[in-house]
Amino acid sequence: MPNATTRPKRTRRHRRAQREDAVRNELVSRSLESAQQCLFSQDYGTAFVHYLLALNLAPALKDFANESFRFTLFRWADELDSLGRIQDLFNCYEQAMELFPMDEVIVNSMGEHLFRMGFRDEAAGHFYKALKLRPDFPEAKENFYRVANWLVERWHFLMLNDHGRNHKYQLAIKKAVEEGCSSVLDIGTGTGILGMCAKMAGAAEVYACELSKTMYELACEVLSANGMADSIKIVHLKSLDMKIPKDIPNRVSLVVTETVDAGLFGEGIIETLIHAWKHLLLPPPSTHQPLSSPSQTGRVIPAGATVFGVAVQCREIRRHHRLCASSVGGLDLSAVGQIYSPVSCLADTEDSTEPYTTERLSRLRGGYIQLTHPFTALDIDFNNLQELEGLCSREVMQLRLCVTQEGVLDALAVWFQLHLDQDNHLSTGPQEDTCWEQAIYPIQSPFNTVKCGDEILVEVSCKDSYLRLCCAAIIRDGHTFHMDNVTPKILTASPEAELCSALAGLQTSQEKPCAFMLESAEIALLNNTAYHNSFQRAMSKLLVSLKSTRRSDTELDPIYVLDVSEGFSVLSLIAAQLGSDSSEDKQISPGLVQAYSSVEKEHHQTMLRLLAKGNGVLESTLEFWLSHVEDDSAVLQRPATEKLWSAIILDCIETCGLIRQKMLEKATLARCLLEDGGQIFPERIVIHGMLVESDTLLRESAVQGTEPTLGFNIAPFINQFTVPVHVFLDLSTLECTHLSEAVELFALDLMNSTSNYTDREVKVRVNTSGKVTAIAFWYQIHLDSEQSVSTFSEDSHWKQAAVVLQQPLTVSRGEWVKLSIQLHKSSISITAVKEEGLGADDVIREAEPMTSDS
Ligand code: 44T
Repeated sequence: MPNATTRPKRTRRHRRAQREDAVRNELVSRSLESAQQCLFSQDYGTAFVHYLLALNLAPALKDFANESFRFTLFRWADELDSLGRIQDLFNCYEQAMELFPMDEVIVNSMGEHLFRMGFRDEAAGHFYKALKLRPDFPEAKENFYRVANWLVERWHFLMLNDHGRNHKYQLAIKKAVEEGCSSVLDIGTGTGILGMCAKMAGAAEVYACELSKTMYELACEVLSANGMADSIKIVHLKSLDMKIPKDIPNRVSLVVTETVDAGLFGEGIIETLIHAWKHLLLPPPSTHQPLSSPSQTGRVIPAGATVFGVAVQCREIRRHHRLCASSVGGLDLSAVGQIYSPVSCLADTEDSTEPYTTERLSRLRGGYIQLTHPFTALDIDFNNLQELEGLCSREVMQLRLCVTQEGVLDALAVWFQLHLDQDNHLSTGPQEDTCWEQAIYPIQSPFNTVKCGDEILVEVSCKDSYLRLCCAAIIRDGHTFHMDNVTPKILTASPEAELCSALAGLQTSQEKPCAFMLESAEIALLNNTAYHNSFQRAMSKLLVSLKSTRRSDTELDPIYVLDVSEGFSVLSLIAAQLGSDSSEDKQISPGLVQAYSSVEKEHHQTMLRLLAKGNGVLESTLEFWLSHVEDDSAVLQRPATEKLWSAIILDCIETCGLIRQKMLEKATLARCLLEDGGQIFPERIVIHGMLVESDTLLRESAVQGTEPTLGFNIAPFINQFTVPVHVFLDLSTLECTHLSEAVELFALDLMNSTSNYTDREVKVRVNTSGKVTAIAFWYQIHLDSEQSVSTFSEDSHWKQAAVVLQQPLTVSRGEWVKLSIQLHKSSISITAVKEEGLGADDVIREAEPMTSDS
């Protein structure tokens, strides 16, 4: 029998609990009600607070209120974003994620905010997490694929797949350890492979450091999977921040590192090694006691390097770094003066810019021609601290190269040999079968043709941890022609741009013109005459047709053209010029066109103004506008709202070969804002594709088993960062076999949404037996029904892309492959299956083979 005295107590407690419940329920329901009211009146901030309160008090309601909560959060976050209240925005997301830790939509959305604010690593981490929560979540997938490169750069795959390189490092490490180097530090360990080699070779103590958080975490997973988590100590630090005894107990006898880039020093190896010799390594063997024990002295793998170079002619490099076209789309480009790419060794460019770009010479479209014999630019001993320290204070070294082949001096190309030890060397040369690219130092001087017998004066120096090569002069018949004697003021962004725009107003023909800096992709765009000329023809046709259909009362109204291209674009100016006095097209009357450009950067605007002036286009007919507005819908609104746009120019394809994000949304918006008879440029985009077999693509996309990685289990970990779509490809030089003709995969009609499809099946006939590893794709951009350009043409500034299949598909000639293509927003995914025994009543549409020019 229960104790009678306890009863009333329990009842009191029970009643109190009941009362509390009632109060809580009341509070919850009132909060939910208020939240809804606030939502209704679009007071998202207050609605958010009410939801937070309600759901924290009544977690059971989370499922029920999830949708409205998300909606409120996203609206409120947008508002905070536009108010610049970034800290508040992130606080809201933190609270939301505490409440809904498994909500992939919230996690993904937080990633999008982070990304927009430039926190790319953090953003990528959120997309990755969202995808882990729901692997088939399309938004997170698209976002993750776009940023995976920031987390794990693609060259990690190449390096790990390069068995030759891994094996040579393994041999050198083994030898050093066997000779007595018993404590090892792997600087920039990546996935941990060199550290594991040291451990396997028998080193007593192995340490590793890695500055990238993702790579550090990956290395931890790899070490565990290979049973070395306890025997290799890894720290998430830059080596320069490592301290003894905090991070490693004592100085080590061997440092192994491959912190080198295509230009050798760009990853900071000089600074890294100077620091290592001073703080982390045992002293080197002294010259007095050369036989001192290797366990008591320090050494570095690689022991040193030799840098080589060669002068080259290469059209592909030229068109990315120098203005080659004198006019495009009817515009005379001479008015802008000189244009420079940011990759430059010029004396007065900012020191922070990289002095080189990187390319695989063997994969450059159109090839390249050597104008000199290869030369040795530098020799460096990584085991000599004095030499390392002296490198940057060394005087500029001058070399004279004999020209052996007449041509255009477009670049100096550089590669190196890494001397791991006395017996093992790695070369990054253009002829080698390696994963390495070469460093390219473009020559931007306008004086650049060389003849046999000329000498090129090259200056080699090392500054700000970059190896710098510069063509100082050409020596011909005893005369020296200096290359940098007229370096104009190069304009990149404000405030100089303001100065120049003032200057532009005053400029007379005697004044020295300004020089402008454009990204290399923008220079290539400007050099793409076919594209601009096609646009000019299509635009001209539209103007003529609009003019002829206008009623007499609107005849004198201008035709409004809007260019919403991202980055630099002269298309609006081409339109404005068609309607100006200077237009050669006499069917179009002067003042007919009022063009709007959404070019944002000041130096871009200055360039357009100069071009307008130089081409007789009235300044008032080209306006820059709404550059500060982020929201797409606002960008597309016409200033005079009662009028509609006659033409809207969309820049649909990114240089990398992908459809621009939000392109379809922009087209939808553009259609709403277009006048009758108006046009969107381009009006249609057709995606073309081809079955290819390419080991190179496979090696760039995922680590292929354990054989290349010396038997270590690395692939499953790093391959989590594999992305199916490869970008920035040059299909004309990619090592691959074409297994089919090019076929039409997909068409996007920007003028008419109803004919777009987001899922499609296409049947492709195999014409060469092999293994389908990827579907390469590119675009035919139809400006109108007559004018089109291909992103796979010789002058294209766009690169191509490819979807790498998860499993290669072995096919024989004559067989059919069924491709399922999906376009989600702007991201494309493709799967392929073999089409066995195709029946007569099969409904699959057969793809039309295309003509060779597409
Ligand atoms: N890529 C070459 C450059 N690190 C290799 O975080 C060749 C590019 C390349 N960690 C195509 C082909 C190729 N302390 O994970 C990185 C980096 C890390 C450090 C700690 C330091 N002082 C550093 C410095 C760098 O080291 C790892 C390797 S850097 C190698 C760069 C395949 N495109």
